[in-house]
This record gives sequence, structure tokens and C-alpha cells, in this order.
Amino acid sequence: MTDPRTLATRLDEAIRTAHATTQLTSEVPLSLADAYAVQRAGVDLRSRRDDPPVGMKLGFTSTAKAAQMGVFDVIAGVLTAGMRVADGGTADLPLIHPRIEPELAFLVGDGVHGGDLTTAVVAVAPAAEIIDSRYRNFSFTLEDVVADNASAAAFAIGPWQDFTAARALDLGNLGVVLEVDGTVVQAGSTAAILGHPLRALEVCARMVREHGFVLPAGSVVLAGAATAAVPLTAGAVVEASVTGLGRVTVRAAS
Ligand code: OOG
Ligand code: MG
Repeated sequence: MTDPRTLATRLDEAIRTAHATTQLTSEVPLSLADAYAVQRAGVDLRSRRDDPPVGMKLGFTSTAKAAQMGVFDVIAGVLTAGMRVADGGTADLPLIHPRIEPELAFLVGDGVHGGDLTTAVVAVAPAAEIIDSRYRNFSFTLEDVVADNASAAAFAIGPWQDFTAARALDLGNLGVVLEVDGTVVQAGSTAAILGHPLRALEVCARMVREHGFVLPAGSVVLAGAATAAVPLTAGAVVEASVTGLGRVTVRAAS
């Protein structure tokens, strides 16, 4: 295949210039393993400019998202330090064609050995993810979106809740609401995430084994959107809330 670094550099250029590029697979064949190699090369580029990994994200863990994008396999990407926006903070624009979606975040403590990640999780929080495909028309194949780091662009996390206490809430069926400028634009349930969001942790453990993801203590895991994503327009104030867990707010720069 083409050197993964060459393809990663093209996607990185799209990020830095906020200009969409054509799908890689329209020009070169990519296996899923090749696509994860391109993703890793892209994460390396970010690390080399002081933007190191801080966790991982899953994509297409809900049928709402899979149906919206026409991709029906769960994928993973890497979250980096520069993607984090403080709760109540402002997300840097311009992005190419950003969208926002409500998520659940887990905080990993010590002791992940590729096995049962659930035992290593110490906290859970409502989260909002901003995705921004580097491909024209936000359209891609499974391999393209994996190479493009699962469209990861930015994320914000609400107040962390102790994981043991939060489990008393039944994380498997909590209401999830996304509001833009005070209007509800999406509503769903944490059940949309693989039937139960704790299954996302099982998928992460598999991604660690199969694709070399790492989750040192302190890592954040985004379990995947509970609803479809909505366009993020300049100046919007977005709130994602999860019943019993609280809310997180992000503003889009105007
Ligand atoms: C890919 C990322 C999907 C999710 O939560 O399902 C994702 C995309 O939709 O562009 O982050
Ligand atoms: Mg997401």
C-alpha cells in the first residue's frame, strides 16, 4: 500500500487548513488494517506537535449513527489533548463541516490489562463530541473514516461521577438530550449505545487487543453517540444532558 504517512499527511493537511479532501479509497485500496495504520500515522503527526493521545473514542455504536452515516461496523479513534474543550468552553472554528452529538464518557483508572475494562473504570460523565469528517460531503467508506481517526475533532466532558455510585442509576437506560440554543434537537437513551453503554468498554478492550490502542490510567473513553449528530453552526450554544448524570455545555466560536 501507499506509505501510511503519505495518506496521513494528506488528512492532516485537511485538518490544518479546514479544507475537505477526496476519499482515500477512491484512489488507493485500503484494508481495515491499512486504515488503522494511516490513523496511527496521523496521531503520530499530532503527537510530534505536542498534541499527545489522551484516550479513545468509539464510532457507530448506535444504530442512529450507523444509519445516519451508512457504516454499520463499530470503529475506534484516538482522542488527543488538543481536542479537549472545557465544560462551558468554546470550540475552535473553523472546522470543515462540524457536527455535534451527545455521548457518555468513561474515565479509566489503573489496572487495564486488555481484559475487563469495566473493573478499571473509575468515573462516568455526560459528554459532547464534535466530529468533522475530512472528506467532502461528510461521506466515506468504513476504511476512509477509520483512516480519518473516526472524524474526531473536539470533545467536552461534564462533571465526572464516581463510577460505583453511578452504576446504581442503571446506566443502561438513561435519557439523553441534545439542545442547541435552548431547543431540543435530539433525544434518546443510553440504551442506544450497543444496547448498554458498558458494552462499549468490551469493544474498547477488543480494539486494544486487535488494533494496538492503549489506555493508560487517566485515559478518557467516549462510548459513541446515543443519537444522530446535528450540524454545529458558528455561535451555537450546545448542551448535552444525561438523566441523573448532569450536563455539559460547549459553544461554537462565532
Ligand atoms: C464517524 C464518527 C462516529 C459516533 O459517536 O458514532 C462517532 C462519523 O460519524 O463521522 O463518533
Ligand atoms: Mg462520536
